[in-house]
Amino acid sequence: MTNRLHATIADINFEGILANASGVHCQTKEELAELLASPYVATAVTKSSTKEVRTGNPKPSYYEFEQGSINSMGLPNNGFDYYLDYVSQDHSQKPVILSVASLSMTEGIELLKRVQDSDFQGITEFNLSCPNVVGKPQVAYDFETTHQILTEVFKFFKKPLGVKLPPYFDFAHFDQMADILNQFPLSHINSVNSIGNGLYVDVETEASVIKPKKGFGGLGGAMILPTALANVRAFRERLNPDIKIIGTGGVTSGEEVFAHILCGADLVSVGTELQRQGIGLFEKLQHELLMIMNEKGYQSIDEFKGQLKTM
Ligand code: RRO
Repeated sequence: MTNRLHATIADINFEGILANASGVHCQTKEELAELLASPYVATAVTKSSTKEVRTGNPKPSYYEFEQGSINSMGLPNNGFDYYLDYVSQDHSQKPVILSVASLSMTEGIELLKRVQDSDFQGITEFNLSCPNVVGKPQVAYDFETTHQILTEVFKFFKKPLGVKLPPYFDFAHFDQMADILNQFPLSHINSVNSIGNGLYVDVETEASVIKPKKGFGGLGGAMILPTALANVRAFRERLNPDIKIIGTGGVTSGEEVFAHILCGADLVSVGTELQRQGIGLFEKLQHELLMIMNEKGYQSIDEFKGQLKTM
C-alpha cells in the first residue's frame, strides 16, 4: 500500500504523502507525536517557531464557516528551542519538518544558523508568508527582500531547506518568484499559506468574527482550493525539478488530494479540515485517494503526478 503513495524531498523518503499544514495540530510535542503516530501521516510539520515563546494574538483568533476558515493566530509557539529539540529526537524513521518563522532578517538568519550547527539532519521550512503579525508584511510579497534573505541564508545553510510561500495571483509574480527561487538549492516550496487579510462578516451580528486586526485574517479551507492548485501548478511549471512541492490549501477529501498531485504536488498538507475533523481525517483522505486511483487504474502516484491536461 505505502509504495503506491510515496515521495522524496532532498533524498529523504516519505512513506505516504499526507501531512498537517503548519499551524494545525503541531504546537506541542504531544500534538506532533499524535500526528506521527498515524499510519496515514507521512510527516509532521511543526508550528512556525520564533526565537522567543509567543502567546499570539488576542482570542478569538480563529473562526470556521461553511466554505473555510479565517485566522489571525499571531504566531503562538513554544519557541525555537522547543521545536528544534523535538525534531532532533528519533521519530521511528518518519521525517519531521521544522518550520521557522522570519519576523526579521536577523532573527531568521540566527535561527537558521542554529539549525545548521545542530544535530538535526532533516528538512527545515522557512516561513516567508505569515500574514498575521501586526507591522510585519509577508516577506515573500517583497521580491527583493526574498532574494536578499535567501542569498544570506545559503551562504551558510547546507542542510535541506524549503520555503513556505503565500499565494500569488498574477503570472508576472509567478515568473518573478520562480526566477528567484531557481537561483537557490531549495529542497522544496510549500504552497500556499493562507490567503492573507480576508474579512469575514457576520450579517446577523453586523460584526467581524475574530478579534485581532479588526477582523482581518488569513483565509483557508475549501474556498481557497483553486488558488492553491493554481500556485502548485504555476510553480511546478517554472521551478527546477529538484525543488519539490508540498501542496497546501483547500483539501477536504481524497479528490482534492488527487488534484494537488495532478498539478504537481509531491506531498499534500491539510489545515482547516484537520482542525475541523481531527487526525482521523487522514485515514479517510488516503482511502478516498486510493479509491480514485483504483478507479482510474493508477498503481502509483508517479503515474499521474504533474500530468494535468489542458485544452
Ligand atoms: O500564526 C499565524 O497567525 C499564522 C501563520 Br505563522 C502563518 O504562516 N499562516 C497563518 O495563516 N497564520
